[in-house]
Amino acid sequence: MKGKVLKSTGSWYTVETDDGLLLDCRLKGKFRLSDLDTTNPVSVGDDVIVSDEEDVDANVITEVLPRQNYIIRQSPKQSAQRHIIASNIEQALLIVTVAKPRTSTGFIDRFLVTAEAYAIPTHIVFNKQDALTEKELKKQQAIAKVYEDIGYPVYYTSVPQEENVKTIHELLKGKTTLLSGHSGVGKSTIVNSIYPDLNLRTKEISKKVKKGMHTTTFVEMHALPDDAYIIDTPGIKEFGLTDMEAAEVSGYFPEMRERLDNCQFNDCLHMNEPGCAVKEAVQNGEISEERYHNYLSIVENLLEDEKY
Ligand SMILES: Nc1nc2c(ncn2[C@@H]2O[C@H](COP(=O)(O)OP(=O)(O)OP(=O)(O)O)[C@@H](O)[C@H]2O)c(=O)[nH]1
Ligand SMILES: [Mg+2]
Ligand SMILES: [Zn+2]
Repeated sequence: MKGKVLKSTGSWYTVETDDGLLLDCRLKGKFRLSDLDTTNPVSVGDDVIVSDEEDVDANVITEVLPRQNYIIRQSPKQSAQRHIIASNIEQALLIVTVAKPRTSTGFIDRFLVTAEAYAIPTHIVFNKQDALTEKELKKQQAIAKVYEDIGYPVYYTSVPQEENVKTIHELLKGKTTLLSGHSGVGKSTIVNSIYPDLNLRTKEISKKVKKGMHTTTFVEMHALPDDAYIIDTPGIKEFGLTDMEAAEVSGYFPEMRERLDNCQFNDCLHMNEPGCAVKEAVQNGEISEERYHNYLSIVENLLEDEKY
């Protein structure tokens, strides 16, 4: 039987079969770990083969079909090991809010770099339009323009005012979508308003810290009407940029990628090298200074890691 892993607790997996059955499965005893050094051999989103012959109580996952892609991050505790967050993602919806809570462009750019590295097209959704002051709206406009100019689709939503919620619904139909963004930006609220039966847990924002409490505790894929699958990730602080080398990063900034051929050195890191087309474009105002600054911060972090 073929199916898709919707949920994993580490020892049990919930698999939706192609016939629409939900099965609780275990892993085959001597399940062959892939070459990847990961803490989890099977992840949410995996297409798997399930067998029910050997055991009457439990269905067993015997095989993971090749992954189209996967998102991975460093396990916080064992830093050498990595954890596959989800696989077979067709698109990402990055939900951001300029206030309550504030999403930094540093966070956005790290997410986008990771998504580019995995070739996952990303839509950026600016939520909580109803809750923003004039000043915050202006700030949002400036931020959104940067991303629109380099080709990312941008949307403005408000759940209480039902602004553009239908547009987001259209985006989700028939696709497997990774929903990401800081805790409290409204990921669960948006999905709940589109698919009320799903009842993802939401929580009131704590008045003291003005930040959403962390209410989603594990990664789970929701099989929704109209063939939509959604992975509502916890408010991941930062995606790990595992496996990325400093020299690759500019290839994941679309506005830099198109200029790389014009740098004097083909291993240019666009830091202090002469004849750098990227730096020139920053100076001309063709590349956002803030994006460039975030680029440098990502590269400097990676160079720091490469020393060890
Ligand atoms: N004013 C306003 N509040 C919203 C909007 N969307 C969500 N909220 C509120 O923001 C708070 C957090 O929303 P959640 O949906 O729980 O946030 P989340 O992104 O799922 O957070 P985690 O599950 O912790 O990652 C809740 O109190 C929502 O009611 C919106 O468009 N406008
Ligand atoms: Mg949530
Ligand atoms: Zn350069």
